[in-house]
Amino acid sequence: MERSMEPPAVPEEEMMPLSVAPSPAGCQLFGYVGIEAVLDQMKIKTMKTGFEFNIMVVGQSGLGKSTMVNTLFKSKVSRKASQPGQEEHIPKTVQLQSVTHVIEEKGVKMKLTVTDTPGFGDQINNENCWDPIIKYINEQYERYLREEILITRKRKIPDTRVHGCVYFIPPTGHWLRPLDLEFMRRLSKIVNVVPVIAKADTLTLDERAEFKQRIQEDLKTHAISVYPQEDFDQDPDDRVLNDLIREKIPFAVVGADQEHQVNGKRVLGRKTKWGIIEVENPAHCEFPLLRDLLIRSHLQDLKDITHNVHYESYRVRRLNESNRPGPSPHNGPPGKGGDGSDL
Ligand SMILES: Nc1nc2c(ncn2[C@@H]2O[C@H](COP(=O)(O)OP(=O)(O)OP(=O)(O)O)[C@@H](O)[C@H]2O)c(=O)[nH]1
Ligand SMILES: [Mg+2]
Repeated sequence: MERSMEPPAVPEEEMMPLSVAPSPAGCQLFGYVGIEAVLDQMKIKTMKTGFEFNIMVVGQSGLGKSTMVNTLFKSKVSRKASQPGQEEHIPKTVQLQSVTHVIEEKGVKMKLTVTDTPGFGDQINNENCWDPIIKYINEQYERYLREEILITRKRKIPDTRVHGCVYFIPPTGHWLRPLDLEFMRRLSKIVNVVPVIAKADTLTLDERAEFKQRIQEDLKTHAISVYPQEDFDQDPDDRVLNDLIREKIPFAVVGADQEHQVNGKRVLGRKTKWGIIEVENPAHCEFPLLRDLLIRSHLQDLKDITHNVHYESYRVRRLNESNRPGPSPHNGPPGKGGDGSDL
């Protein structure tokens, strides 16, 4: 491309390093530009608009999903929500329900929504027990898509898409059950799946480690790609960090929503005859690792993969279907079961 402002040609030996090359006008064109100021601008923008982050908990009935939702909100994510001494019985979850908390830290606002789901596995026939969950996830993509394709779309589209789906594995100590394999296989195609070993306090440390290894093998054998997916590591640094996480997945977690006094400090934990299992103590369980992965270290990555990979493939499928001649399924998500497995 020809430019009228092009500087006169300079013999090579007279050329200066870029940072001090003079401009034709004599001022420093390539001096310190101060691009990093953009970081402050981005920070201010994020602080003003805040951001949304959505998690979902899925798994068989009675594995502690609702307890974990409370644990998450009562743990250090948001101490405000904690009410000492409050003893409440968590009823069996019968329908999908979302809890939202706005968390503010150093001026940054996060709207954290956790969607609790009814446990499956109670029926004699558990076929298609994933349908309501998959339908919900796809409905959120559909909502976003409808907003996005409007001619006058909002500057900031409300984001209810599920960024991370925590899948509870029963602490059997054996291998993964076919039901869990099939559920995770379907989920992993449309959402970031973070598997956890539920009620890990029922396993000894050796049992935990062995079970974890078996689950990792099982997932590999059945080509189920859980978060953080190897295919999406961005660079070697990312790979090193994510490899460390992949070694520890599924996290062996314990949930509790009651506080106890331990050495003069209030801690969230499960009181047993033998002592208190502290959920936030890394020596007792891996709940802190789960919380850190979701809310701290990988929050933006979970959001990016949701937007760039899962939502994108939904969008492409959906728009392709709409463009196809003949009746188009305008009223619902694509695919028979909605999980894309039949596409
Ligand atoms: N030992 C142990 N018990 C737990 C743990 N988390 C929850 N529980 C107990 O397990 C029972 C069921 O917990 P919920 O949180 O209601 O389980 P859920 O998965 O939400 O069950 P549904 O709503 O039926 O799907 C309660 O008595 C909890 O106190 C845990 O980490 N370890
Ligand atoms: Mg529940």
